[in-house]
Amino acid sequence: MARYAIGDVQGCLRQLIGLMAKIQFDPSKDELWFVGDLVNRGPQSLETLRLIKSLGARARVVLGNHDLHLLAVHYGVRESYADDTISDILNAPDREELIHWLRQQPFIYHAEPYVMVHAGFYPGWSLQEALVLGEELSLQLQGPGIIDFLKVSYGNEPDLWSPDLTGFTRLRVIKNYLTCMRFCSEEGRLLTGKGSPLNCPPGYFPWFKVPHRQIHNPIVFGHWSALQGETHTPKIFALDTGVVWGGPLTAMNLDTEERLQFQ
Ligand SMILES: [Mn+2]
Repeated sequence: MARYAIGDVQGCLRQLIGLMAKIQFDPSKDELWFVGDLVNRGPQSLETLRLIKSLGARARVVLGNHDLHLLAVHYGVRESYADDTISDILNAPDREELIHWLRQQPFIYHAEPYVMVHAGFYPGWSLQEALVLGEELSLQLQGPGIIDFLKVSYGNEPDLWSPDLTGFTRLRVIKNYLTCMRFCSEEGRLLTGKGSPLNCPPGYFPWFKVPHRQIHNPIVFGHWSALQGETHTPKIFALDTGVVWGGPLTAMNLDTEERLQFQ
C-alpha cells in the first residue's frame, strides 16, 4: 500500500489523471490524500469532483476555501464570481449527491504521523484541540444550520482565536485558520492575504514558522501556491504548486517523502 498526498487540484482533471498514472495509483490498495480546493478556477470542476468521490475510502479529503465557496453558491448564500468554474457542478444531474458528499468531508485528517489541513493551524492548538474544533465546524456544515453558518462565514474579524468565542463568530474563526490563513503573528493573529513569504508583513510569520507551535506532527497542506512547494521547515509539506496557474500538480509519497509532478 502506498499513500500519496496531492496538492490543490482546482478542477484540473487532465493533470490529476496524468499524475495518478505517473504514481501508478492502484485503487485496490493505495490511498490518495487531497489537501482541499478540489474545484474552481480550473476547467473541469465537475469531472474532478466525480472522480475523487468515486474513489470512496481510497480518497482522504479535507475541505478548502473554494470547496466552501461552492457550498455557499449552491445554497444561494453567495453569487458566483466571474472567474468561477463551478457552473458545471451546479447544472449537473448529480449536483445534490456531490454537494452531500462534500459536506461530509472533514477539515482535518489525521493518520499517524501525519495531519492534513487546507491552510493551517492556530499556533496554540494541540492536535487534539484542533481535531475537536474541526469536528465542531464539520457538525455545523453537516446539519441543517449550514446555510445560517455560510451566510456569516466570510470576513476576517476577529483575527485571533480564543476559547471564549461562541456561536458563528467562533466557527468563522476556526474556519479562517483551517481554510484561509497564510500569515500569523506570534500571538496567533491570522492574515489571509496572498503573497510570497518574502513579503511577510512586519510582526507576522508564514503560519508554520510561528515559534512554539503546539502541533508537532508532520503537516501536509495546500492553499499557498506562492510557496512553490517549499516551506524550508522540517516536516511541513506545502503541496499547492499552482496547477491552476499553469504550474505542475504535485503528489508526495507519505512514506518516502518523494515528490512526483505532472504538468
Ligand atoms: Mn485555498
